[in-house]
Amino acid sequence: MTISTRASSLALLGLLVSSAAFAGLAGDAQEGLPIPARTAQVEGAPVAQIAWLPDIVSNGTWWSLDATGSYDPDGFIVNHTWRIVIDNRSTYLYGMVEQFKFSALGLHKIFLTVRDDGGHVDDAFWAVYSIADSDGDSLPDWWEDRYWPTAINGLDHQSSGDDPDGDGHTNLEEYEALTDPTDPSSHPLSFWEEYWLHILLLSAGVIVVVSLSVRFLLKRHRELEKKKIEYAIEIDKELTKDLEEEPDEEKRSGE
Ligand SMILES: [Ca+2]
Ligand SMILES: [Ca+2]
Ligand SMILES: [Ca+2]
Repeated sequence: MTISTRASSLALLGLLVSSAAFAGLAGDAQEGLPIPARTAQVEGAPVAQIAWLPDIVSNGTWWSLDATGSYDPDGFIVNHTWRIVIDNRSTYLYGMVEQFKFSALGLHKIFLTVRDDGGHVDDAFWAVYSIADSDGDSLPDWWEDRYWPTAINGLDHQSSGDDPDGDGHTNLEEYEALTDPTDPSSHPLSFWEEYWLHILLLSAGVIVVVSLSVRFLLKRHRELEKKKIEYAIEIDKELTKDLEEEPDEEKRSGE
């Protein structure tokens, strides 16, 4: 499978996660669970914000549930309540930042409610999809099983920091770039490797534009110089003509 095909697959999975989150929310609404609704902001109300989390996480990895971006415009936040829902089971946490492992597989819906010193509340929502990572090394089982088929559910003695193909990139880097960790010719690309053609074309474009601009300016300069010389010749002719006519006038004035 090519990198672009794999990237497309991941994008599709991300889309499925988003769709599943939406479907899940619709389901909750039907079941009468409280859904944080984004209503018009009440004056003086706080704003709840959840820091970015990936769409897809490994179930063996700890993640930060981070509400430090939340704020209250006219006071301060006195309470953070996290509710993480999977399969209608809820887990509650109360810190501004909480470490959480999405151990259960599947779609996790994350609700954050913040309350300010005036009693106003606001809610934020996020969703992540947890996939199996039996040995908790941030490399999901499907990925480890794919490249080391002798592994059983990802328990293959490979860790995220290993580099079994010796291409200078760890397994975690290869997983994140969706390259082959057993093939040294397949590895994450550096910025130059990835964009050399774009940089080359851009540079060529800049050179062409600068070259055309210089040629235009030089041509314009030459035209101006030519006009100056033509004016000078015309003025010189006029002066010569005037000087040739002056003696006759003097002669007539003498008579
Ligand atoms: Ca693993
Ligand atoms: Ca490697
Ligand atoms: Ca590789």
